[in-house]
Amino acid sequence: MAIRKILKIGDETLRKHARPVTEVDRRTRQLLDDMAETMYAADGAGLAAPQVGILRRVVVIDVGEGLIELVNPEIVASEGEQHQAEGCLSVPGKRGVVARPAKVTVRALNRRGKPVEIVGEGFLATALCHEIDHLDGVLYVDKLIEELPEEDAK
Ligand code: GNR
Ligand code: NI
Repeated sequence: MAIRKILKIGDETLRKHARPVTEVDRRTRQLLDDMAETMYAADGAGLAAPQVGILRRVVVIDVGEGLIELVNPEIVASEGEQHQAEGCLSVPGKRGVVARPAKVTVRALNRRGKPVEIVGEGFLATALCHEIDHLDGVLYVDKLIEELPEEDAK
């Protein structure tokens, strides 16, 4: 495993569309391992591959309920709305409120290439949306409804 460097806002890679993984192989699993290690080292709640310079559709999330690894995640259903304070490891020292669905259903592949479906509510729904946005070059600051005074930007 290895900790990878997290790109910061201003790096054009963060603004690009990430391509689907065509085969979940050892390299994908290595990437997932490195992303989890990098996320935990940075004390983040999630990380998307473009943040470590890899334009593939891979994300990891841990909102305190254990590690979630998703390859080619897609939101297939969403409902409701919530306003949560967000931060981003690629936008240090800032936080702000974004409107997101209250509940999302996401389909993806796991590290063995098996289809999985996860349903997230509350902060997990926010984290899923935040990470999937990264795969499309979107940062939460593009969607701010209110900027908050900086502190604890996580
Ligand atoms: O660490 C993170 N915290 C966070 C807080 C609210 C909403 C989303 C997040 S994700 C963020 C880590 C990150 O930048 N993931 O892309
Ligand atoms: Ni982020």
